[in-house]
Amino acid sequence: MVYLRAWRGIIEEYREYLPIERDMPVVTLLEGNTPLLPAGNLAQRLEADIEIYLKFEGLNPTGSFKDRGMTLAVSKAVQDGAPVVVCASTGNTAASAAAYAARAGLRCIVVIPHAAVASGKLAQARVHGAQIVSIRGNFDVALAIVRELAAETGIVLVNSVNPWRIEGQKTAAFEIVDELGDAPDWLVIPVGNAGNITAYWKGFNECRVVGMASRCPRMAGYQATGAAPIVLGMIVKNPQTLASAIRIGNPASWAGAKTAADDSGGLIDSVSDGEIMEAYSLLAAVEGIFAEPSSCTSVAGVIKMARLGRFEKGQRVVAVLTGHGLKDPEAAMACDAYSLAGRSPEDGSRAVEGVVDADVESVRGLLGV
Ligand code: AN7
Repeated sequence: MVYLRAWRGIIEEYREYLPIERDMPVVTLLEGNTPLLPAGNLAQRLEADIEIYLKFEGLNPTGSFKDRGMTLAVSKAVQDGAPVVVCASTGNTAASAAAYAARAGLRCIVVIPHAAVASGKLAQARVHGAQIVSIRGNFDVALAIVRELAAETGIVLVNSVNPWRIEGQKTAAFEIVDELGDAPDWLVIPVGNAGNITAYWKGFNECRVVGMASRCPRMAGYQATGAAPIVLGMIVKNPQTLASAIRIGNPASWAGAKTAADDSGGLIDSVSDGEIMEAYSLLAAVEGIFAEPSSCTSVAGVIKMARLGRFEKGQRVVAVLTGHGLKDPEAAMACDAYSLAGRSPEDGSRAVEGVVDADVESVRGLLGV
């Protein structure tokens, strides 16, 4: 196969910055190279004199940032001759592991909290033929279980406690620096198990060391209020949030998140489910971007920081949108159609949706045209 100027996936594109051997077999879906979208309408809405960019990781092959880490974790599993990969997941890790394992011809086992994973993610794990075990317990318990399963030889754990996941995910920071020419002033990111903030911080530091960037950004990590162990400074036994991807009460990379925030002069804070869904609708309405609720925690964070006056004039702010909105159609369908359309039923006769008889007059009647 010969392509001219085609993106080769994060391993080939950033090979010199990854501690891998030449002969490692590369399992890739050509992940990475995701858009860094300017969000001028959002900045205008916030009346903030800042440049906002959205790193839309939902446009990775399986619809989330997990693919950057999974290409490396699964490639390493193949190199090591392991026949099985396993993960605990709130959904996206499972979807990504299942896809890369399918491509590599490995058996994939995913352990998930029962009835707590968005339907799109579950569909992905199923379609790629993973073995799916739903436990009567939350993500934190699932992670403890798979850690034990992976003590068995031949079973590789592909959660972000696997250092190859972090190595792969740091490449998102490289892409941001490549496109902006330097690090932004702020990097705002959702925090669940805290692997991703840890990875970005590693990536930015490496950019600075090799001279690709003159500095590191301040790192702002956002948890959901009902699942905010790092903000509270203690494990949350029964985490609750409608942002199901980040319903995590005892993050594995807790220390990594603390280091990123502390060493960068940043912060770890939380936003409520209401604020997350407000950001979700606003992004969809004014920027044309459909990102899953957990992703929008970063945008809710930007909105909160703007309101608190934490940004200085002209600063560059990158918010990471970690997963695609199509992952979680129930979240969209649960939103009120009028508020999504930015109107209320009292605004006039125009309906936003409805079921009518199959003739033009009925359709006209509903639309008011
Ligand atoms: C959309 O899939 O933990 O702080 O098991 O799916 O690196 O954990 C997902 C996490 C943010 C949090 N946004 O990232 C899993 C899982 C989305 C996510 C996070 C997740 P980390």
